[in-house]
Amino acid sequence: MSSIRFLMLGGFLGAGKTTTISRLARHYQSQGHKVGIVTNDQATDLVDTNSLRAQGFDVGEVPGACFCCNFNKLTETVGELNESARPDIVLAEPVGSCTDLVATVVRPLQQLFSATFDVAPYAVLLKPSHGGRILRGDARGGFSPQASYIFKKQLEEADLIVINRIDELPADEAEALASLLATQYPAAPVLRMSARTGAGFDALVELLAQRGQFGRRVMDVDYDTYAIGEAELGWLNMSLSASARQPMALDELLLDIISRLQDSLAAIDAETAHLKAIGMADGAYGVANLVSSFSQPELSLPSRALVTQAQLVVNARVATAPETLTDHVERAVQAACAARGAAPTFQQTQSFRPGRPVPTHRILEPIA
Ligand SMILES: Nc1nc2c(ncn2[C@@H]2O[C@H](COP(=O)(O)OP(=O)(O)O)[C@@H](O)[C@H]2O)c(=O)[nH]1
Ligand SMILES: [Mg+2]
Repeated sequence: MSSIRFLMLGGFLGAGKTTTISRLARHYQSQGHKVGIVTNDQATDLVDTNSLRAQGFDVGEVPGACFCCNFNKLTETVGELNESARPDIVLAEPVGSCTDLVATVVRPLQQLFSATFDVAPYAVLLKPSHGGRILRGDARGGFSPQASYIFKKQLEEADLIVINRIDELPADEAEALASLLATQYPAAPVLRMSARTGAGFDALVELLAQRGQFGRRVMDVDYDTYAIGEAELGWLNMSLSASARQPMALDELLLDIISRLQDSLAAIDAETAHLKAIGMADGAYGVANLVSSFSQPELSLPSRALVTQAQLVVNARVATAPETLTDHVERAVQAACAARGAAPTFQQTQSFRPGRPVPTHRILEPIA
């Protein structure tokens, strides 16, 4: 049996990993490949899993801990992907607050599963909204020094760094980011791309197709700092249904939830890493996002549906206490529903701070 090409795409929360994975999956399918996707989160009810499945992809989910700490579940989940039509390419999206993935995922796959997996270069997407501030060392980077540490460590271990969202970056800002990266991470090639428009995408595909010695960047990671940085974020995954007497525009409901949350979180000065909400009804689905406190909420996938009943999943990663986050999300959902004569029924809410990462494997020795 030929091996599975394993392609993991890293990067901070809201960098554009899911959008890029969706584009890559469509691309590889159009080339005749069978593609499987593995998503990952600290909890269940993931917007990304729902959105990628709604787009028709074969998606397995590793919930409950990051790939590095739940490594066996990662390989198991790949095994369970569409058993009748085994994928020849697996695209994996790790948790956006995770780092040290070369030592804890890439190398263990290379060394312990070399017969099953052929591991592609590890690309990390750079999120310009937080990236510029963090790489310049701005006093108000949006996050604590420990969260900025994770952001930088993610770039340090990359075989390839991709500046995403160039469609909305003025050329001089893209240039400034590229030169900061060249100075701080001189060994990694830097690509510029828009996962939204597809600009630069062909170059990404070409680099990802490379074979050779990848995943070789061994780095020191201070797990105390890493744990504090991760725990700075309140994490919330919520599922609910919303029903209305009169048809309501699903997209407006999603955007309204995200906008209300942006306002109320700004009022308590809590930095957003990523807010996302998916609404699903009768085969239609829409997704709304906010990727930083100083960005605009946006409808990334419009449903254009008028509905009286919808299933919603909300994910929020924000630098505040989990209880505060739950309170803000519940209030935003309630107010956005009430504004259109709808009523929410809350199903499951999980909110917490991620625990200290304890990887299953951590391989630091150079590969023979
Ligand atoms: N303008 C623009 N938006 C993007 C691009 N890539 C992703 N986004 C948006 O950024 C938000 C977060 O993207 P997502 O793929 O969910 O990020 P992830 O958290 O890294 O998986 C969504 O609203 C996307 O539509 C891009 O290249 N350009
Ligand atoms: Mg994602």
